[in-house]
Amino acid sequence: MAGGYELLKSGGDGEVQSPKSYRTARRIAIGLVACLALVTLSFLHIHPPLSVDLGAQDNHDGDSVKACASPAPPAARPPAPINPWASLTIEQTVQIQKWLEEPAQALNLTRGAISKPSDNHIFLIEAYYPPKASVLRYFSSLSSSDIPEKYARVTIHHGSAPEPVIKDYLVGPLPIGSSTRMEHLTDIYHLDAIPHNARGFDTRDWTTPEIFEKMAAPLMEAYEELLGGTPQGTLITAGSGPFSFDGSFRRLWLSWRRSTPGFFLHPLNLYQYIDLSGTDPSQWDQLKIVYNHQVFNSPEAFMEAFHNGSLKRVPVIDPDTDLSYSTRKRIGAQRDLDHLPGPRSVSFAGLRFRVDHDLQYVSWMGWGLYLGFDRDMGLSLWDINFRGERIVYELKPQEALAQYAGNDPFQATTAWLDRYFGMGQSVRDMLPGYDCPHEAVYLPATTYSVNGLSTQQRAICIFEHDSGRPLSRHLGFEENEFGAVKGYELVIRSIATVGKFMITFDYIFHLDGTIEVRISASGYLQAGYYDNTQGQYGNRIWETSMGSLHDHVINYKVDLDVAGTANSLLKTTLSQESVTQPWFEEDWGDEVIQQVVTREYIDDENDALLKFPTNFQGGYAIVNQEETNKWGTSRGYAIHPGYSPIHNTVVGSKRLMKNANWARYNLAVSRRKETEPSSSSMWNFNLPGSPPVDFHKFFDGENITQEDLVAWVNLGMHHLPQSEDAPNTRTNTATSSFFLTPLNYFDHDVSIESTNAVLLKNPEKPGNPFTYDDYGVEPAHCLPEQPSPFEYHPAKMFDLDGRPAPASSIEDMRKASELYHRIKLEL
Ligand SMILES: [Cu+2]
Repeated sequence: MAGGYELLKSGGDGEVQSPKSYRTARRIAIGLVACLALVTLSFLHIHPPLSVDLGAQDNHDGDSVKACASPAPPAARPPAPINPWASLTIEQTVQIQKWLEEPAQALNLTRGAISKPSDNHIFLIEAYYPPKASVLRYFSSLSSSDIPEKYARVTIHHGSAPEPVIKDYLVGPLPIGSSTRMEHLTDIYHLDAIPHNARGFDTRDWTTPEIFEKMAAPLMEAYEELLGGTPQGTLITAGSGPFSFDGSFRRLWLSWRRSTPGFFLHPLNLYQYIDLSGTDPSQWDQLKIVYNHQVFNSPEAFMEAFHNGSLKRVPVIDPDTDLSYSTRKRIGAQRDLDHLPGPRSVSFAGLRFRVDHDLQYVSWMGWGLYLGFDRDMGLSLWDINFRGERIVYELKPQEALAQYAGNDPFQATTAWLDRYFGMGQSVRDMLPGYDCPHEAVYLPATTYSVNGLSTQQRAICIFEHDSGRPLSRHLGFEENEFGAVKGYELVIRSIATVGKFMITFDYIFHLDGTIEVRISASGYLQAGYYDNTQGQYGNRIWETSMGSLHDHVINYKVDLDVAGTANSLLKTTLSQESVTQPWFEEDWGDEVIQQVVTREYIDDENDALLKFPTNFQGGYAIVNQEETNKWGTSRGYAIHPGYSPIHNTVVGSKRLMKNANWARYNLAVSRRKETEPSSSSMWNFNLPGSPPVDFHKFFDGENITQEDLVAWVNLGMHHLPQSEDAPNTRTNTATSSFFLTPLNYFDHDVSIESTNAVLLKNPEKPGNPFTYDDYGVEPAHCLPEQPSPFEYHPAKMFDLDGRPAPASSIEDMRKASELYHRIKLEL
């Protein structure tokens, strides 16, 4: 129907519809909508399942309604037959593991699961991304001789070395063969070797018997009387971080909590500062105990005060106290009509996005991209093309900071960098129908840990949805003025839960060439112990619990390629001017105050550590000065702030001295280098004084005009928790986003290409309905498949020989998921 307009269905060729036939058509339309709604509601999953009313299968013409096409996505057509950023397969990983264990490599390795801190063991094996130049060469030739060589990154804890150390290696080329070599990977770090005291997160540290014997055993009597429980019973503890400043020590605060559902919201008032430095647990010790703001330098001194009556105590909560406020179990009266399932999105004409499950390639409405996934940060997007041009080479989260405040030793010293814990490793299957719509397509991800390999079948979900608002519209009366383009969006999502708090990573693709990068947070707070000295650090959320003030800042690497790789940083400023013009009227005076835009290119990298201007008067864009649109303007992509475009409030804290300098800005732009692949590393958390990646070192005065540039963009929120953060923070306000959006990149808005659009034409006679053109894309109608019953499975585990491992116990699943936010100390 393109190029013309279509009369309403019952109208004859070229005839204007009569009011009567219009009413009939309207009745049919309303009936159809009601029927669709009924069909939709009838097949939603409720208990017990509704029986299918076969009468609902008849449409108004009496014809039976056909079953909808399967919601499987059509096959994709990736630009190349490989994904250069694909994760290693289990077989490839096992092959590397075995090669590393060969005597020829002389690494003296102990298998991770049985190793001690004083052993050498492999911490991580995963794919190492190929150089950009080699990928672009291959993509332009598609010659198999240009396929980039595959390498693995291997992290080894050298616990048995005289000076224990952590090293990263490149192993390749892969597959393992006679040319495979192992080489110390140093050129991407600002440290030659990582101090062993800053080693990667390892749950086994918390099951070492010395922890119990040295830290807990001397205090048993006090736990029972002051906290109302024992470590073997109703108490658990949790560790803080960072552990170290420069790797010379490894110390952290333990905070005790009630072991109850939502234990994160049940802090007690006792803290122990413990020293876990070195590889010999017999040397570990506790350095301080703080109870109710009283400080003791040894367990003996604390226990003496406990016994001699000098300890100022806080009342113990009655053991029968109702603690259910911290559970997710529904409470309260059911709301009106809430016994009905809500609306469900159905692609009645079949899915409109393509997925290559094996290559992890996705395309939709002119967009095409590859997916990657790693242990540190999870999902990443690569080679994002739109309408045949690469827009972004790499879009990847880098680090997630959360810095707390309080007047207890735990909250005041907490500055998490969650990459340490492995945000990709913390991804678990999504809850179908809740985390993603019923018809979402899921992709798996596999990550390595010392305990084996773990595959999540639903690590990533992809779905198209109706945003519920038009992307553009206008009401007008000239020919071809009146109409709307539907606001469909493609969402690619993954959810990482690091211990207590979860982040939903969303990449939302729009029809106009915009990519929206959004995070949403939920989960439990890291609550503090509430007393009347805590007011300036948060809000009370329960009898003895408070939500502690903190900032979240999440950094992204955005390697935009705007009309090629030669790009510049454009700064736009909106300000005010006073001007006079000879033609200004005398009655208003000859001066006018108005807005004016100024544009400048930032040429020096050192000037590219950026904050958004006050009142967002201006902004930043990556443009190609040598490529213009039809109007002579340099083609660009703007980095447009969305929800909550914040940076870290705190500057100069010793716990974030140099390891997260990116968090000081809204964004920064540096010249792209293979030696600067990331703004952080998993070890940055515990090395704030001498981080392996010191972001400020990227900015060394280089010229950034018409170079390949990377924008490092922050999302986040100032989180002042309130009583409504219990039981869990809500994603509606705990959200942040930015947009990558065309800025004079095209000659016009390309979403006008969409045929999921309507164009109206004036009625020929007053009172007649408007006629319209829907470009032949009419609402589809069919009987959707019944949604699958809800089901949820634990991760599939494989041992380091690649064999399926026995199912994990709940306690093991908890350790892998809750990390040291819940340490169950047992003898
Ligand atoms: Cu928060």
